[in-house]
Amino acid sequence: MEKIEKIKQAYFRLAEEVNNSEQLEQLRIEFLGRKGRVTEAFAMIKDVAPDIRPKFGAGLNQLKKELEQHFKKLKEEVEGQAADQKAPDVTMPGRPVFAGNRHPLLKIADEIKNIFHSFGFTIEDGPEIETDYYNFEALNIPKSHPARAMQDTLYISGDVVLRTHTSPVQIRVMEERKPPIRMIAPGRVYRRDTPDATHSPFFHQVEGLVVGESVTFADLKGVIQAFAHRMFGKDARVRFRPSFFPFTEPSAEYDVWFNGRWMEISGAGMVHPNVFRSVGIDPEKYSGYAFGMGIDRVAMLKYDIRDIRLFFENDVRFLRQF
Ligand code: FA5
Repeated sequence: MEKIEKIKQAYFRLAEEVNNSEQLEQLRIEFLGRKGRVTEAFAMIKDVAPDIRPKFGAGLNQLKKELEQHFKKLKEEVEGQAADQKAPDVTMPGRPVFAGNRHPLLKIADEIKNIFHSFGFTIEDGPEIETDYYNFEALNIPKSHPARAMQDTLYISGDVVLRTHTSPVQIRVMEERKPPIRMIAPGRVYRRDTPDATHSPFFHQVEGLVVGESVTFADLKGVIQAFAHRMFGKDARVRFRPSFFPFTEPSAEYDVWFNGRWMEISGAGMVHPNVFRSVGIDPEKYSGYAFGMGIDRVAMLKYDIRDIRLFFENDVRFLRQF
């Protein structure tokens, strides 16, 4: 029994001094390990006189239990301390947090607005859910006209559509205001287009409309050229190609050259007399030009982005580059 008491005292003496995990492990090996002092004492049972053997055995079991319980607690304490030591050092300088920034398309839309605002254009707004009348009819695209097939439309119900372009805002503004008009209308538009590198089923356009008494195609070219220089710098070039839109005559498309490549940016033309008639503006007295520019395309060209879908996937690795 003295032996048992000695082991116990030795254990607690050493346990007092434990304050890290190595010392803890040493304590375990010395007393509770496979060759530890408690295990050794169990091996002694067979050498003990038979009459005190049961008492010795019971004492040893008791000792083992007591030491194991104590060891378990001690271990929790030591590990708790280690965790405390790993707690953050509040005196260290903080890591910068990425707070987010404006989406590249919104940045480009802002730039476009600023440029045209400085040219004296007003900035207008129109609904994304439109009626067939504003999206097509008033723009000289009657119901059965083949030009409807140019823009694959998402219908909400018979006469209600997700606008396929920003051109309906032209009609809404001309219905309310008499010339002179000089406006842009940026916003989102929708088409049943299959997504690819340069097409998305929803994208952004900025409509432009200028109506006055002697507005010419030369004015259109001059404004677009000036816009391209402001947006892309003096090296940017603009080329107009003949095209067709029911609401302009003559019609064109224009491309901008920047960073070593041409990109189709926009449709444009002189406002068709039928469009003026539908809003009660006299086509004999007034003339005007209009354009509908793809904002996403402008952003792709400016930032040299080769796939339009990157704008809409919301991958922060892409978005934080702007
Ligand atoms: C129109 O939408 C006409 N409303 C433009 C217009 C306005 C002509 C005023 C005359 C007067 P278009 O379908 O070509 O035209 O589209 C104009 C521009 O939108 C294109 O040049 C292109 O830059 C962009 N665009 C068209 N479809 C997509 C698409 N699926 N994804 C991304 N951009 C597109």
